[in-house]
Amino acid sequence: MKFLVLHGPNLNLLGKREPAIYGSQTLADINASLEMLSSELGCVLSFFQSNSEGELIDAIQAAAVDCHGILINPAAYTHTSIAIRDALSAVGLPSVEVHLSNIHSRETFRHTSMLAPVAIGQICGFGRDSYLLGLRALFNHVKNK
Ligand code: CA2
Repeated sequence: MKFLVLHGPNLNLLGKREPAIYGSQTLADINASLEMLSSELGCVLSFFQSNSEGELIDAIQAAAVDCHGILINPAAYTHTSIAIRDALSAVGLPSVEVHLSNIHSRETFRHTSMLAPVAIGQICGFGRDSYLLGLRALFNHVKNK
């Protein structure tokens, strides 16, 4: 089983800026934790981060070729991107939306997700664990299908 892990804009700054909100772990740390979990579960991951909406959409479309699901932190595109939502919907792969912070306890504009209605679920507020919980949920969903 193979899953695409997608990180949206500015997540390349993790651990380098605003640690009070997003913690001190870097994106490489999060990816390493996901790699460890994937070995335990027995699945393969590929990782992609982009600050560009179009590149994220291209990666979602490419995942249709050989992936069984998508774990995505769309970052700020969560709240704006109908294009990413359409791409997830079009490829038809199961996706789990994750966020480091609890988007529902932050500014009102973060309370809405364009993507959540086409994802199988959303996990937020647990820092790195949001990703790990999301991968477990995605893996179990695909395995039990
Ligand atoms: O909590 C999350 O994971 C978010 O997806 C993070 C996004 C934010 O726009 C969403 O509302 C919630 C922001 C990612 C920016 O990451 C940074 C990391 C370090 C320093 C500055 C930004």
